[in-house]
Amino acid sequence: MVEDPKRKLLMVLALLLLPSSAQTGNTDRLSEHHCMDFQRANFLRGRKLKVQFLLFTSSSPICGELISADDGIKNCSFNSSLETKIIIHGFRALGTKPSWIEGLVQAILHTRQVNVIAVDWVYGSTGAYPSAVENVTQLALAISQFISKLLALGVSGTSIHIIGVSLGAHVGGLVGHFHGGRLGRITALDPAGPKYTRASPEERLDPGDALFVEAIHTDADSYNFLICDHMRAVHLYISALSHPCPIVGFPCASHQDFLNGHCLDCAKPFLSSCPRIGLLEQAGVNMSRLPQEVKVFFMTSPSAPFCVYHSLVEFQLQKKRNRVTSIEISFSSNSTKDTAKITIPKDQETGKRLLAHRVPLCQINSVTLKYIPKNLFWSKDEPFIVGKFCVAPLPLNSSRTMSCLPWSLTLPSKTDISYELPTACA
Ligand SMILES: *[C@@H]1O[C@H](CO)[C@@H](O)[C@H](O)[C@H]1NC(C)=O
Ligand SMILES: *[C@@H]1O[C@H](CO)[C@@H](O)[C@H](O)[C@H]1NC(C)=O
Ligand SMILES: *[C@@H]1O[C@H](CO)[C@@H](O)[C@H](O)[C@H]1NC(C)=O
Ligand SMILES: *[C@@H]1O[C@H](CO)[C@@H](O)[C@H](O)[C@H]1NC(C)=O
Ligand SMILES: *[C@@H]1O[C@H](CO)[C@@H](O)[C@H](O)[C@H]1NC(C)=O
Ligand SMILES: CC(=O)N[C@H]1CO[C@H](CO)[C@@H](O)[C@@H]1O
Repeated sequence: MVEDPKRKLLMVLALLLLPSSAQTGNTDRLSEHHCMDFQRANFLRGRKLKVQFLLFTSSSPICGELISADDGIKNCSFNSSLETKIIIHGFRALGTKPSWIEGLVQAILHTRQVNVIAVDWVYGSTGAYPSAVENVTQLALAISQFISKLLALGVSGTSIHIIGVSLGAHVGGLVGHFHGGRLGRITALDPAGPKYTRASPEERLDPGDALFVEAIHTDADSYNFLICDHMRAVHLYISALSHPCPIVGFPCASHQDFLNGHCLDCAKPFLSSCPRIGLLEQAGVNMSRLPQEVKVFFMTSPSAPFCVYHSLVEFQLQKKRNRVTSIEISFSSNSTKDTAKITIPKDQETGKRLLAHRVPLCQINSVTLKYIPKNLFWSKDEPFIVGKFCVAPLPLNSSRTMSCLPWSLTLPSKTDISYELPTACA
């Protein structure tokens, strides 16, 4: 594989997902006859790889244009001076068109004028998962040949951006690999796990597959295809393209460290420019030479637009206790209430945690604290605790300080105590 060390990054994003109601599907259906839609396969007859390339443009955002041969590319509305986004879906158990395709195509076309090409491989992607995997190399070759035709028309490799979903993310990785890692960008939306967690870099998506590679994981723990957190990455991405509120990640070694407030800014390694989900160049990371691979984390809200504000909340006990202390913290605004739990370890003074809230900190009217005593079989916990509460919005670096409630708080056990939280909007 040709290595270009200059601009490479594999961003691995993980999310804390709160329980949510089911996703609503896309309702628009292609109805006009001259528009090409995805094929329909089912697992009894979908044993062939019939790849179709459907072009969508701002002048024709709903109606797909089938591009077949070389002449087809020249004689269609493909504009070679614009960027090209190539969308690759994954395993389709029932051989149906992915319900999110239209939403993703339209979200992209709303942000900018580009060529959007949806790769329809429902025939090869159906049936049993292992047989879909067997078709991946051939599919990647077909897409690579298609891209080579685009390059021959004068399209620049850096203007090509592959967006691969699940198994489609690894197809994107292979395509990028076939092009020597010189295509512009690959976005992997919850790259598939089965058969890939132990695959070699040549077989799966890796940081060398494009000049910029980003992966958004929403299902880091389990790879059951029938649960909603897997497809959440797609809905999150569509939402990030359609809503102005930023979904910003923070570099951190682990999800636990992130939740426990150990990673509060993007100074290292991103020179204080936090990466953001969406179409900004290099995910908005403002540095000339990106590190090879960085994991970043963020929290989400249970429903679209998913973006949250992160704040560090901290409670400092007046005196250490010989058992664990738990305090529930809630932020209330006119319309929201968001909660987190601070745990202060035994024999320590301070506990901290990240709290994800749906409105900016300056719109939070009050903070509610509730001390939850740990009553053990042989000894009752203290009836109240005394300490100090502080909060600061992320990113929080050494030059910013936390705001604290200006007195020692007495928290009786199992009782909600609310305080005004006076933080002005900038
Ligand atoms: C190009 O498109 C025009 C109009 O859609 C059509 O009449 C013509 O046959 C096409 N040419 C080729 C080579 O496909
Ligand atoms: C292609 O896109 C460029 C840049 O937006 C535009 O100036 C040009 O008119 C487009 N060409 C066609 C044939 O639409
Ligand atoms: C990126 O950083 C450079 C210097 O580090 C600065 O001059 C420039 O304004 C920044 N650009 C953005 C978009 O933040
Ligand atoms: C919250 O409600 C109060 C009282 O109705 C109102 O004055 C204030 O502007 C509201 N704040 C926000 C952020 O909507
Ligand atoms: C600290 O954070 C602020 C706001 O995010 C930023 O403007 C500033 O450059 C940061 N300072 C350092 C030393 O990183
Ligand atoms: C074109 C191609 O290789 N299609 C294969 C896709 O996978 C199924 C199941 O393994 C095969 O039957 C097809 O031949």
